[in-house]
Amino acid sequence: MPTVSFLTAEGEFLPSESAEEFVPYLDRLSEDDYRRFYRDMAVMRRFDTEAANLQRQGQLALWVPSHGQEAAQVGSAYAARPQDHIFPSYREHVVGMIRGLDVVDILRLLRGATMGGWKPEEHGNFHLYTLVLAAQTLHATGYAMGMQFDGQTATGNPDTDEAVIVYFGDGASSQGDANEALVFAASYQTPQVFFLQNNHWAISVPVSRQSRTPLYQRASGFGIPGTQIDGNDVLASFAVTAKSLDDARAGRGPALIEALTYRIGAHTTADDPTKYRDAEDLAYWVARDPIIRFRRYLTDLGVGGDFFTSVDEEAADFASDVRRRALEIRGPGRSVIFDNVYAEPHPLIEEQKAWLDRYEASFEGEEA
Ligand SMILES: Cc1ncc(C[n+]2csc(CCOP(=O)(O)OP(=O)(O)O)c2C)c(N)n1
Ligand SMILES: [Mg+2]
Repeated sequence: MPTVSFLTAEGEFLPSESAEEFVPYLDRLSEDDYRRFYRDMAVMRRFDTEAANLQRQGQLALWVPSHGQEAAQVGSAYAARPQDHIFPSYREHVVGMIRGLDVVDILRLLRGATMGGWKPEEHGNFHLYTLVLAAQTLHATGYAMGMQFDGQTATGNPDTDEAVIVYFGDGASSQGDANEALVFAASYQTPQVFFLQNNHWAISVPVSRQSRTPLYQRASGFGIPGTQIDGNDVLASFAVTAKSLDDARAGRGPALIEALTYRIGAHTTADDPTKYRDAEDLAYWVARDPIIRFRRYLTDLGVGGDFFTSVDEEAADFASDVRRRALEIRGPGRSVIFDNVYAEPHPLIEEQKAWLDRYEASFEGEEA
């Protein structure tokens, strides 16, 4: 099946033949939604730059850029309903933002001030970042099985029926965990979408080394539908994910979406991609930038220049607010290592905490 796309690289609305069955899903979107898609992509791009700068200035231990992947992430995130559960990898910053997470909480993690992150139930069911590649695919499948066992899905009410969407990368798709998660999802027909962002690289390993077949074709081996989309087309990402999540909620089982995109930046601030990839390859993808493409489309629809100027201003304000608050992040204090060991107070933990306080106090008055 050829790649599903609605917009050409130039931003012209020209759906591929494979996109036809997904066209009705675009009826759910108003012009306000289109503006929101653009705004979120542009604000995230600016945030990404700010976070990378903070890392270079020694204020974060590491940064994981999402530059280039904004359309794949924004479209799929808006396709989820409030009751759905999202299991991210570690690069889905804008998905978290859309679900109501304060992005400074992500920086808190990368500044080493928290050992976990946030409570998913307080942030739109956006679960924790997972650095152990593909582990989240198993968490997601287990969670989706739980929804089935608890009768929280496939009751026929799309306003309350729940589904799961899990994000993972081309590299992670080679892990045993991802394959086990797909086997269980297919066996139990879980209400679940596997959203694979193929950004063409797993650090310095190209996707061509990871698989002899296009990744979406692997789905048929598990017995679930697989669809490849132009991941730099926010409309394709929205429409295909909306259909797959609807099917999942209605009890029609799991699906795999392969979003073809590109990691424009480094894997993280810890590597230098010029050492392992060609400038031409990068230029090819820069010309397919998801934000520029959508801006052209909106301009053709009649959205005026003031809108884009106001988004740029908002993005700049957003970034400076993030910078200010990031610099205020402090460590959690030593007592936190005891706080979540048990749900209830425990005498042994109290004893250890008191010992550590006495030990630390024994240094008071000493020269540093
Ligand atoms: C189990 C495991 N093995 C290796 C690593 C080291 N590692 C971190 S990211 C990465 C590449 C992941 O590539 P991909 O899944 O394509 O995601 P992307 O970073 O491109 O978004 C590797 C090998 C890890 N975090 N976990
Ligand atoms: Mg990758």
